[in-house]
Formats: sequence, structure tokens, C-alpha cells
Amino acid sequence: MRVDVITIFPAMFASPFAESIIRRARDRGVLDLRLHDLRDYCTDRHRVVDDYPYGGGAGMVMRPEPAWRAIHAARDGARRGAVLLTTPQGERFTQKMARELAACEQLVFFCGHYEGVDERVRALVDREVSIGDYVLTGGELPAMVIVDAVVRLLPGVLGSADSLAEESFGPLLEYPHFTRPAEFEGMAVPDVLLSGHHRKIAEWRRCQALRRTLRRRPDLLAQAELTAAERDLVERWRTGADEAD
Ligand code: 6GU
Repeated sequence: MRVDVITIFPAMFASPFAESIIRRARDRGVLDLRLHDLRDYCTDRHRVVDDYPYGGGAGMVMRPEPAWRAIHAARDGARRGAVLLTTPQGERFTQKMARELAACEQLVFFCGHYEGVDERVRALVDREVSIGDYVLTGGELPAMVIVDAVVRLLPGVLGSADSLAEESFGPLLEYPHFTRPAEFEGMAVPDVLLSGHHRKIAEWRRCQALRRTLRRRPDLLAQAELTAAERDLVERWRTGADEAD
């Protein structure tokens, strides 16, 4: 996958994109990452990327000309792909969207700043994306978050297929994990995990995932595919007929 990021702060991307899984994806040639400094697409001597809003009001607006040039320079029309604008006004980023974006051959991120981007730039934007209901200082961290979530889904990036299939947002939260020692600070690993009984271990984990999801994210249970027995169990926990912790 080719990923182009258009930003006024290209240096912000250096470390997150040079470590861990993203680095491995780049080393393996799965990810071709290109950073574009928006100021390089200015034609004025002072490389100004923002201007005052027509109609007045607080804050500055990102100018359309450098944005337009940068997006055209970055987007390779021969690749199936999308131009994404990171903005708090965007559609909420989810695991489902990560899967959709992972099917693209190119993603171009335009990192929003100031009060926003000149509305006419939206003519080149396929999707506006927000990573959640809070305000950040700019669209760089959201672009990094989205690239991270998408790239780890690309074939050949993670070690085993299992780590993708079993994890959260499948759509239950994960069961508790333990490693050695069997007892730590007076806290013991649940006996079933030491039993070597694979079916019982799988049942215990499924049960823990259900309890945890009910307690922490009951909204996720609505979309989960549960067996009749599991629905029943959850209903008993919910009504307090059975205690869940
Ligand atoms: Cl995409 N941008 C900004 N500035 N703040 C955000 C965001 C994006 N997503 C959540 N908060």
C-alpha cells in the first residue's frame, strides 16, 4: 500500500513511522510511505499555508492553492485509493473503516489545522475522518492512528493470522491474559488456564470476554454474534440473577 501524508509538521511522523510494526511493514515493502510538507507546495516566498476567513471570525483557514497542488501531486490516479481529510467534523474512525481502507492501493491523508480547510478543497476529498469526540491540535496524530490501524491489517505485516482473528472488536472485548509466574504478589492465575484442557480454556475465555464486554462496553454486545446459551447467560448477568465481576 502506498500512503502519502500531506502535513505542515512532517517531522512529527518520524518516530511513530520508524518503529515497531509500521517500520517492519516499510522494511518488508508492504508499506510505501511518503511525507509531503505542505509548505513545499506554496509558490509565495514566505510559504504561507493559512489566511483569514472571509466573513470574519476567530482563527485562520488553510489556503486552497497549496492544498490543491499537494493533493494532486500525491494522488496516483492509477491506484485504487482515497483522499482522506482528518478533521473533528469527519465520520468517526472505526475498525470497520480500517478494514475498508486496508483494501485500498493508496491512501492520501491531508492533515487539517487551524479552524479548518477552505471548503473548496473538499472537492478533492473522498472521506473526512475524525478519531473521536475530543479536540486535538491538528490532524497529524489522527493520521498516525489511522495509518497504524490500517497497516497492521495488511497481509504480511503481523506475525500470525491468529492475532488478527482473535482480538478485540471482533466485536467482543478480550478475555484476561496471564503469563508466568503462576502466582504473583499473592494473585494466582486461574486454575483452568493451567489445566491443559483446551475446550474448558476456550469456554472460560469466551465467558470472560462476554462478562467483560457486558461490564465495560454493553453497546458492543448488541452487534455481537452470540449463541442462544450465551445470550441467556448475558441476560442472567444483566438482570443480576447471576453475579458478574
Ligand atoms: Cl481528525 N482532528 C482534530 N483536530 N481533532 C480531532 C480529530 C481530528 N479527531 C478527534 N479529534
